[in-house]
Amino acid sequence: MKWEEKRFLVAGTGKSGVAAAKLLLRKRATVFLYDGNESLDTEAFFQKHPFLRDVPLVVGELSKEVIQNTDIAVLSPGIPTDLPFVARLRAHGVAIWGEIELAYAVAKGRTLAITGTNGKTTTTALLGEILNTQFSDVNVVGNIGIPYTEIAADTTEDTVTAVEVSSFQLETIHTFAPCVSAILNITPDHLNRHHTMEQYIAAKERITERQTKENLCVLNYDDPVLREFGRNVTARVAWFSGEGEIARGYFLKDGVIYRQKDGQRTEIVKTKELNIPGRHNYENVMAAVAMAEEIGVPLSKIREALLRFTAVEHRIEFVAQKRGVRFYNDSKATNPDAAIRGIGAMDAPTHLIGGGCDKGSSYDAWIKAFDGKVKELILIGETGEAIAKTARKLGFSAIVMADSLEEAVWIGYAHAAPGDAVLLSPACASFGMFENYEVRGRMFKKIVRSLEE
Ligand code: UMA
Repeated sequence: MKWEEKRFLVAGTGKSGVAAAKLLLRKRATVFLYDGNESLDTEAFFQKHPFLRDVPLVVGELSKEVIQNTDIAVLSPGIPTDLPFVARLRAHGVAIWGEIELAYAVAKGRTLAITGTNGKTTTTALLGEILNTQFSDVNVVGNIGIPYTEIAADTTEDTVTAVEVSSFQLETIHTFAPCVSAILNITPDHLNRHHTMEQYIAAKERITERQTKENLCVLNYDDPVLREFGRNVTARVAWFSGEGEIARGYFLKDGVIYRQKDGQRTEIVKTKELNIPGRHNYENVMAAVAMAEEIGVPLSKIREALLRFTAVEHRIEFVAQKRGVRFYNDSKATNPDAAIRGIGAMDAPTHLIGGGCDKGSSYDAWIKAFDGKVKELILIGETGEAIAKTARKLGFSAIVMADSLEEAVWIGYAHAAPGDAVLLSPACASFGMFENYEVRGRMFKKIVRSLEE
């Protein structure tokens, strides 16, 4: 592509928009920025991004003139593709790209891409850790928080890039063809954006759209949607299963992850050797291993990374073991859905610390997911009373109220027997008590580490 001859409209001035515009400037293309937020402080924006100071920034309504002067629009992932301004662009023959498509058009080297409803950040981070044992130029980007466009221009033929791709990002790809892809699972999510489950599934499945027989697609054998989908993908398929033995692929059985290939079974790792708990994490491990093996990382190096890898910070992150009690930080669980996954990952009687700021959530499903695993619920914050009420209504009464996070940890530790777990998985945001969930998680870790053995 002759970049310098093309006129781009970059929509969205968040992380993705900024990185996309910078990349386009480096390619000497003509760039316009656009943001639908009429009250955007443009002065503050340019102060923060001086590199973009000569780029025209349009906010609010998009004029006909700008549309007529655009060849390609690059949408940030948070922008729904069915907005009226996108329809107007399309009607004028403007190509609609996503930020991932733009990055891919520029990037060199090998791209491995991961999507799925849950677990994609952990899997991408783990894959990055594994790739780093074998390759010297590895990037870990995408929905994980670093836009793919931020690094695309610095890649070479030797670069290996692991990209976490959301369904939003997959809506606007065209030529994106990862040499290895993975779809971890598909359960209802983001339906306000995709409208129907069918459209959400279709967006996720697009990750394989441009893959060829030379490429690999890693799929979850236990997911009925994906099992069916696997029959129709052009790429070769590698299966993984957390439910038990499968004839060909990766599976979990009796606490061991195996690879079965050509009738031969190889042990990859024992789950007790890993620092990330829960079946869903073992599934993430299997997906990452399948992807890494495909591009030639030897098992010995994969194992090295697996044994070292600790959870993404604040996501069911193992903190410490004291007197036989294991402490986990799941501060990132700022809503009941995420907190359900936190409990799901525990394999010991659990003293659960929950509560925080009120976002008007319903806690019923969360409490129903306690499933005999939660020994006691220790509540903090303004939602404490409401959660306690819901819990009692559902027949769960082992509840203790605490005045602070510190007190909650002390209570959990005092009541826990060796072999128990203490889990911070609040199901609520942190506002009011902490600046954000990261501050809350770090505070939790500090308190835990200061506990006497
Ligand atoms: N905007 C509009 N019109 C709209 C919507 C947004 O103009 O209709 C503008 C906003 O005013 C703002 C900008 O778009 O200026 C924000 O763009 P964005 O929402 O795409 O956010 P970015 O900062 O670019 O971050 C995005 C991803 N955000 C979303 O998908 C919502 C980040 O994922 C990602 O880490 C980042 O790109 C880097 O690739 C976040 C996320 O919540 C973590 N992802 C969802 C998830 O994981 O569930 C999919």
